[in-house]
Amino acid sequence: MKIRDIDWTTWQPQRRATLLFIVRDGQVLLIHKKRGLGAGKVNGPGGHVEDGETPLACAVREVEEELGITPLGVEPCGELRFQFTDGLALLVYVFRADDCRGEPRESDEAAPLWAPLDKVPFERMWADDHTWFPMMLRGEPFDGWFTFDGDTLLDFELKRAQNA
Ligand code: 6U4
Repeated sequence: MKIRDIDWTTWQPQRRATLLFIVRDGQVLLIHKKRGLGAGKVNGPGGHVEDGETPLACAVREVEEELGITPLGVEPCGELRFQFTDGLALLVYVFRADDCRGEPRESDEAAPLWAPLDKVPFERMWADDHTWFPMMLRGEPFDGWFTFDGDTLLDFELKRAQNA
């Protein structure tokens, strides 16, 4: 399934979710995800946006629930659209923060992991992450479109966001 096979003008996500990356002192805070979509992978903390919740409120809540800390200086930095071959259509709002209150601790959902910015473990992350992570770290707003078969990345397009 190629990006051009999909009519993105009418594409509607079934699910909306968030990812939030705290970048501080040359490191980024990641998690070992213990359950849910992507269990076993390394990712940023995040989860699905509840009814009536803004993406920003969701991103902050998920970090609080998964790691017991409050992210500070949170900024939106990108939107990722995922079409899976099994039909799942997922929109992910990506946020970046520059500090946090509290010390990250392990929960039922996640174990924290600070990674040096030059040693981000992309081989243990979703296959798309290495494509947009540099833009996230540079603070360059991005839009991404991805097709996946399970956790195999089939095709993608990534652009600097237009209205930023
Ligand atoms: P809750 O119950 O909301 O915590 P969770 O399983 O974490 O459930 P869900 O199922 O909506 O949330 O999954 C979305 C999560 O998975 C988000 O944090 C984004 C992440 N995710 C899914 N596909 C991804 C992909 N291709 N690349 C990536 N993160 C992805 O970096």
